Amino acid sequence: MSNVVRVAVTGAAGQVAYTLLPRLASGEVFGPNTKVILQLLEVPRSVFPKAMEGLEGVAMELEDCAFPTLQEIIVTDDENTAFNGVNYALLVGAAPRGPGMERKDLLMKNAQIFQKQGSALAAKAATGVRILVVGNPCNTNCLIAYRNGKDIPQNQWGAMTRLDHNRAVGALAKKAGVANEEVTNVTIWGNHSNTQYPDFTNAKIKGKPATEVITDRTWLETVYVPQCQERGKAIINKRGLSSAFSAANGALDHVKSLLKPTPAGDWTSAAVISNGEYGVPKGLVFGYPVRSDGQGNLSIVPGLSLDTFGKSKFDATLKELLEEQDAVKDLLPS
Ligand code: NAX
Repeated sequence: MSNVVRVAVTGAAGQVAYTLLPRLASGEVFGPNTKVILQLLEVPRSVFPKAMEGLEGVAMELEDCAFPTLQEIIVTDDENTAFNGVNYALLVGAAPRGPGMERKDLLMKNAQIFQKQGSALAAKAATGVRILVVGNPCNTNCLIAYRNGKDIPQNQWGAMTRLDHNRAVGALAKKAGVANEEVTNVTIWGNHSNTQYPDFTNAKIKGKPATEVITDRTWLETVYVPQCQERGKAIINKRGLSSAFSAANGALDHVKSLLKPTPAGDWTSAAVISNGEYGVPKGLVFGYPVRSDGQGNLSIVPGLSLDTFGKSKFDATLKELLEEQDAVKDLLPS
């Protein structure tokens, strides 16, 4: 065993991290010949005593798994320690919406967290670090972290739309009565929020346009799209808690995609920093169809077209992201 990979996970005492961490440690993502060092960040005891307490319990459970691939667990409330030398940073922790909190307050509260984490990543992470922001509002949190951590090249940052992508694939497969793997070329455009556009018009089922397999356009527009957009809320309504293992699974799928080339002819979804593709203003963190070269680099799939319905959804999610950007503009260094 010669390879060692350092992985930071923030919000490490939370429910997403609880299913993310054992899978990261187990060899599932980095393989049986790579040792994993987990660098786990939580809020200080002075802010919320139960968080570090909980994280220590999680670390004990990780020890008790005796994974051959887990080399070390670092538990900390300090960003600089958590991000020191890391090859991957999964930013899961975020401030939740408190009672009576306006959207703008939530954006600002998180902006402060991600401002600090962006700077710490730029100062401490390994040169080729790959960063995935999961904590919500993840697109704008990623924007803040990137703008405050600009020493890290822009193609090394991303925010998670992979859970939305997997939800969108699963719903088409269920409707068409096919296996999940027979659904390809799905895209989540825009924000990880209920304005996202799960694009069925470019999707394929068994290699054919999804709209030729599922011919009920009314269902696609009025049931499928809102169902994908509101899936997170539907799960909270049923479970009383937000998506956890499916979210962890999405984050792991994102990292696995970085490590493996995307199959020919297909793509996946991730929110990445725009260079103006599809008319999105440069610098915005926008959900796109992406392909991976298997070396940690995602590139945006060019040349897809959207019909009138798709364009209106695309414009709505773009508008929301521009509003989010505007709400935090004072914390965005040029
Ligand atoms: P939890 O509330 O269970 O855990 C969050 C943890 O983050 C807490 O333990 C908290 O103490 C910690 N935390 C807060 N601020 C921190 C900071 N500055 N540094 C380090 N840790 C910090 O939430 P959980 O269900 O685990 O969800 C985590 C985040 O993922 C939330 O923001 C949630 O909204 C977001 N999600 C994003 C998804 C996506 O697709 N992008 C889907 C799932 C999930 O809802």
